[in-house]
Amino acid sequence: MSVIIGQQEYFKDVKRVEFEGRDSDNPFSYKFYDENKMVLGKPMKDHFNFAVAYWHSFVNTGNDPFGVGTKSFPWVSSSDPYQNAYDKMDAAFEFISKLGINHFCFHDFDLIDEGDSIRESENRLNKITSYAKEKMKSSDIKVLWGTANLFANPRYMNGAATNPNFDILSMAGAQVKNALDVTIELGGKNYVFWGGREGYMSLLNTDMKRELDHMAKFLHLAKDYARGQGFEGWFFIEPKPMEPSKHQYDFDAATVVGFLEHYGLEKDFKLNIEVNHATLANHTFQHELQVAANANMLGSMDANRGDYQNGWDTDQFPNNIYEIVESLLVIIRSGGLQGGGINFDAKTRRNSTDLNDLFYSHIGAIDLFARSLLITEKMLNNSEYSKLIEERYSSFDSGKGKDFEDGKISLDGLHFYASNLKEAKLISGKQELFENIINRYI
Ligand code: XUL
Ligand code: CO
Repeated sequence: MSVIIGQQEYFKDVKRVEFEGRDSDNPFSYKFYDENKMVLGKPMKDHFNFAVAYWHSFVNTGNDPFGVGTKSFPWVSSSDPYQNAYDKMDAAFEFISKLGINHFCFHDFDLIDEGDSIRESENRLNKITSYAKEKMKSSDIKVLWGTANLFANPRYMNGAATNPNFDILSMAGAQVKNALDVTIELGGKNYVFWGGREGYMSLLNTDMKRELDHMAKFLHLAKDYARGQGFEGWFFIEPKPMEPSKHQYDFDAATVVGFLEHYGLEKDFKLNIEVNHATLANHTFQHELQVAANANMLGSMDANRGDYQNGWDTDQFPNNIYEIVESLLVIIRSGGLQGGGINFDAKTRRNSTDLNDLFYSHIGAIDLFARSLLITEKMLNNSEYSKLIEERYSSFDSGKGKDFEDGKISLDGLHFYASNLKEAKLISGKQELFENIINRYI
């Protein structure tokens, strides 16, 4: 893929990031990500569909509750929202093409600042959508997913689809319609709903059942509209247990699977699992992936990591080989991500203020996934890993165990069988042996 430079070149220190192998000391090279290398039956890049998150990399300048932003992005230099949006998009396409990956994800008002009215916002979105279409024509860069920001505007302080005020719900609907239109116009592969402020702070003032019914109705309307416009991609729900609401309705994967099935949304919706959201819910990332996979709803992932000491969403770039190998094992053993990919919903730290930090962070994360995939391949192809798991369950492969799985044994049958056992043999779970297999291939 060629590098796409707009009106000006923003990342002058970097050309195209190429695979140079692990002995290279060039920080702007991949040590493990060799996009066309065949791994487990397909080119590496097709396992991942890597995406850059527009909001973290090109919009947020690092503000936190204690201070303003620290990053002076050269593409935010004009007082004209249109010019800023074009410059930002030039920077995004330059960055993504230099990384040599193929996707981005966006919220509506990451692309261009929100206007003072729905009409004005629509005009703005139309213009930036045309601009994006032009840029996409001459590149291999695609939209992995689009979404609407239904949480930043003060009107959404009590939620969007779950707001107790219908006027606000209708404005959220208008915004989702427009965000769907942009996503469809740009050939977006999927559309995401992260709950934003869909949740509550106090049950005292909340009719939870009514709010959940509203949320389901709202999602049905969005899905019906998009299908009517010919959208064939998946809708994803992104679970998160807390922040910004004390209690978010899309708490974790199991909650969302139950919600989708309860409200008849399970045919069109899958899950977008985020690492830091999983750990905030007191789960591991791999657990959340597995829950989604069990329901045939493993759609996509937001890759990042949390922090051992902090109880909030730090959205750091991923760097944990063990966590990612275990996650890839889940993904590959369950047949891959359905429709989605790996979106780096991660931000460089507030004191990482060089433009090059955007490259270091993404290169490191891409290499982490590539390296973890190579380890996963070896574990599955060369090691005793799969056999060890199969052996753990082998008592269900024949005899009465198989009868149980086939529904051919009653509770009385279990009683009869057990009565003839003196005691069941203790069989080790061998956790440490399993863990050693990962180390062996790093
Ligand atoms: C918030 C979060 C969002 C969603 C998109 O924690 O992860 O960025 O991914 O709205
Ligand atoms: Co996310």
